[in-house]
Amino acid sequence: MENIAVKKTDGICLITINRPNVLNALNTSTLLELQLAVRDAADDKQVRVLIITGAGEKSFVAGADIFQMSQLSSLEGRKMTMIGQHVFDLIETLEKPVIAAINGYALGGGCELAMACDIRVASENAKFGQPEVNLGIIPGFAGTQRLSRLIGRGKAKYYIFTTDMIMADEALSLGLVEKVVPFDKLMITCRNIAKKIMDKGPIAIQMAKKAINTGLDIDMRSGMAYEAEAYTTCFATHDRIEGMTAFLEKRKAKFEGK
Ligand code: CO8
Repeated sequence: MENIAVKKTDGICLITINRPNVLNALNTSTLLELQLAVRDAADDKQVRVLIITGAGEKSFVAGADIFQMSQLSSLEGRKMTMIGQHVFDLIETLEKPVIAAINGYALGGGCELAMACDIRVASENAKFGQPEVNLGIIPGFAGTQRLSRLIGRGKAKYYIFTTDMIMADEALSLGLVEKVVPFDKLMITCRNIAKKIMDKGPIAIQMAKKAINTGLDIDMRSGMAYEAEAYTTCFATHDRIEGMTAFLEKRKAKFEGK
């Protein structure tokens, strides 16, 4: 792949958007490579957690590639939107947890990519924003939907209408990120979170992700019904027996994902 670097170690698949000359802006081929990398990690039984980051010290992803967008017809623009939405949806619905390691600018499509991940960790220099209206467009990789769900309708409108950048500490207080750490601690923090998750039963993590995501799109009672089904799936696993037995035997559980 030209624009994406993939490194797999100790159950973690690190995916790096690698176009530092354009602050890791997403053109169509980068989106398609990202899709391939995510699908490959999904199929690889050794991979338990994905981390997505950007190359360099300045930018996670500074948005969709404005040069490419400037050349597109409206039909081609629509196609690019659909590709981005599809790839980010793949990340959001992946049966494995995905952590965004946000190492700088996360603007437009970059903020949208981060929001599609399950957990967001930002370095202190990270800056977020949805500056699309400056270009005469609106967020097109589901930013209007995910930002309002994450930080609320009024704040989403404020940041999308004004294009004000959101500094890392403000992103933390808005609930746009879960943690802010010094730049040089970003990767180790994300890896430590991944390791914590890998200690748990993979089916339980998968079911928890599905129940939370599904529940947010439906009403409370339907969400509770979905949770009961997901809970029952966990209850039928060997991991459940192992987890409970380990607790009673005062030892660490050894989950096998079955
Ligand atoms: N696309 C293409 N190139 C970019 C992008 C981008 N999004 N961002 C930065 N670059 C390039 C610059 O053109 C520059 O290239 P060059 O060195 O050849 O001039 C290089 O990266 C470095 O950037 P700057 O010199 O501008 O660096 P600064 O430190 O001065 O500024 C900023 C950094 C503030 C991040 C600035 O680069 C910037 O404002 N970038 C654009 C941010 C933006 O508007 N992002 C939103 C894009 S729209 C979007 O994401 C829509 C998503 C839905 C798309 C639907 C599909 C149709």
